[in-house]
Amino acid sequence: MTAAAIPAAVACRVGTLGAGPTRLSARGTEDTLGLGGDASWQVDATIVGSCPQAAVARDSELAVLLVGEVMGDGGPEGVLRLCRDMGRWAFGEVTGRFAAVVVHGASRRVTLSVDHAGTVPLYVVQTWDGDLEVATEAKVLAPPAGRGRPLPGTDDVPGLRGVRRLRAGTCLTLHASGHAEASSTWVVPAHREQVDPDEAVAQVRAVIDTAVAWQARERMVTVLSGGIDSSAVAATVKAHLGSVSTMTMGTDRSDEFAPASTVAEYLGAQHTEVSTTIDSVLAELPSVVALTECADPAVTEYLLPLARLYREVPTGSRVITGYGADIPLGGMHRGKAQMALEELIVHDMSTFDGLNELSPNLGTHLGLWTSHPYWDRAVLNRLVTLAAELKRRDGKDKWVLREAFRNVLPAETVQRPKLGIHEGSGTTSFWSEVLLAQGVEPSRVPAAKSRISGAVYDLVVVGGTAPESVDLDALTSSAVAREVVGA
Ligand code: IOT
Ligand code: MG
Repeated sequence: MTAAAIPAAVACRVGTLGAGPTRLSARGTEDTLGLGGDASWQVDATIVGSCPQAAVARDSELAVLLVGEVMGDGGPEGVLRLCRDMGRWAFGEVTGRFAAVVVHGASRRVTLSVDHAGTVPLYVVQTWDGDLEVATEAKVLAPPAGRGRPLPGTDDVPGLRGVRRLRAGTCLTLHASGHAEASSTWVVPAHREQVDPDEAVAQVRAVIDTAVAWQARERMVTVLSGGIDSSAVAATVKAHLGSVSTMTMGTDRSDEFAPASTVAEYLGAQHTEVSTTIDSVLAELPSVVALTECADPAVTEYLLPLARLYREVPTGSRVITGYGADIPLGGMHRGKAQMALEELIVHDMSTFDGLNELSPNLGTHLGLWTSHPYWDRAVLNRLVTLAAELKRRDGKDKWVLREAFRNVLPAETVQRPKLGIHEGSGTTSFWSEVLLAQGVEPSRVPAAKSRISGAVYDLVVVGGTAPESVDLDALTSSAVAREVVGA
């Protein structure tokens, strides 16, 4: 290519591929939306598969492709207006659950952005010739080794050299000249505030209320464990919609049906219990890794039962969860001292990016849109910055959250100790037993899980194998064999 660093095409691919093709031609399908540019600078976007929340807005100069939802009125049109007024600084004012691609036809630049927490992942490859490809899944960009240039504001994608993931809360502008500049739209707050406890409780209730309110609408299903996080969400949905639908999953090994039905009855919810086998939960592993594009075994364990449950949620629903509350509140760390709690929260808040645990892909391949109000920007800001003594108080974890919902939930729900979904469904213990039964030493079980998740990742993300073609038993046996001999 002669005109070095002038992008010849921007191919945006959004949506979840599900069982469909894992690689796509560079541009020009029936679904292609011409986003802008001219003959020498062609910009296309393709919405692939079922992505319920992708839309385009444009005027004579700009085109915005928005995947997901933004708070406030306007949707993609609102983002377009802001971009017109503020250029790349617009995204500091946009909050929601989204990834966006903005094409400035006349000035030949493309801006990419994701929300504060990167909840809708966005991947990018730019060749040394300037060709640019953007996608909401890394696997569709799988490059020949070394093809992509480094870009600011992005991180490597393990196993896919040249493919870059936009960091959470980042806005990246790529100019036709080859210049690339990144800026932050959000950073994890480092300060803490001493707030009067009653005031903190009221503020937490208010921010959660607002976060649920802008997402609450018809066909909303709250996935409910009967713990404080999802019960508080269910109560808030009920307050806004006047009714609430809840779904709880359990397996032949373990369930949380009793605590969930306590909440459902109290709220007068339309409640569904989903009973399934633990084998079918573990069988989700290739699919979960393919959808999150993350090989972290702990995150995978949390998401396996949710992914299994999502298969039972009616297509077209909006799923709302209590996922993520434990991260800013330190809820996963039972019984730790105050200092350690703060340290653990700082650690968890500095390591979430790239785990993709809130990725919409888990729902979109089934025609569902998911939302996670605890990771709404305002909620997260409020929760993170509260002093640890309000998060763990009077011997209770997540004290401020429990207090905030004390008057709208049963007392036993407000007091119920934390039980993770991976525990309540029996997922962690079952997967461990499968490995122990094959001879893995107890101390090596986490390493074996890691090895298996990594091998699945190599197949379904790096190799592009369809998740349903993965033979998990065979892969487990070979990972175990290596683990047992310490290879
Ligand atoms: P957990 O908090 O138990 O569950 C997350 C959400 O999944 C719940 O709020 C609820 O909406 C849904 N859920 C859980 N169990 C069920 C069930 N049986 N039926 C239906 N829905 C259910 C792990 C965890 O403990 O999940 N997630 C933590 C920690 C994440 C750690 N990540 C990190 N450090 N980066 C969390 O904060 O949610
Ligand atoms: Mg929870």
